[in-house]
Amino acid sequence: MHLSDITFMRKFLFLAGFLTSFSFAALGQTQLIQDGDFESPIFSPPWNASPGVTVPSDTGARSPTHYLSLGHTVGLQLAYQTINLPTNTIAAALYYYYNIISPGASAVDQFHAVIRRTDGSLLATVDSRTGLNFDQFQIPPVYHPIAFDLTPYAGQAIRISFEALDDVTGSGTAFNIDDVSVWVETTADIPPNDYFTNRTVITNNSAVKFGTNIFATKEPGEPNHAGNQGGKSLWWTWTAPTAIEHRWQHLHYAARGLQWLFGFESYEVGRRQWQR
Ligand SMILES: [Ca+2]
Ligand SMILES: [Ca+2]
Repeated sequence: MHLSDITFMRKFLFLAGFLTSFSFAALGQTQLIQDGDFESPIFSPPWNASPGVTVPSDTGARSPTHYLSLGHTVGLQLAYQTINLPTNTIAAALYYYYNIISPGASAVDQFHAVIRRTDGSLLATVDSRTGLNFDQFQIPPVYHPIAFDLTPYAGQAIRISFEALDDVTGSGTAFNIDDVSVWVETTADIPPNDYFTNRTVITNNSAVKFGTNIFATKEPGEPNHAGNQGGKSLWWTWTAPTAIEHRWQHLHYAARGLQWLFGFESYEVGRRQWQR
């Protein structure tokens, strides 16, 4: 962008932000689950499993070759991993994929993904299925994604537990799980230039700056930008050292469905001016 048409403004504030609300799909700083793809090692720790739980290596995996398989035989089978969510957690989310093979489409064969305290008591049910929710057998198998908000459990040690209960009258339903992950963001991940008063200073004629605004905020009293509400602004400030033409380029990576808003605002001329 040419700035020659606004060279009367010596000082600029740079602002960039996503326009839409936060998406968990964009979440990602710290991974808390170990061996979430069940490739190796498998049990005790990080996973704790009851007898009969298997980790096959065949075409039933989502990726790359192994997966967790519950059910098959009559009785309760479970596998869980204990994680500690930091006290300064801003947001945390559980993700996993499931696939169900039920020869008899048995409604009596049950599966639950649950969150438990370390003493085994129930905190929340993430998802419940039966053999009626079976998938057609095919290669590669059909896996379904599940996402669950773990933010309310900040500061706690919790179990991520997958539990199957195949009934004696069922048909040996297999509940398969793969690619389990827990992503957490903490206060340490908040961009330092989230607030206007903490904007990052850019010096000289040339500079390259990087930043992520996944957990940036719109601060109290922050106006709309170019008529748009915005929501996740970051701030830089730069004073043109010379009265020559300057150029600004920006690259961004955004999750699908998000819009990007970028522009300049001058505060030296006593009024806001916006360009996209
Ligand atoms: Ca796997
Ligand atoms: Ca902000």
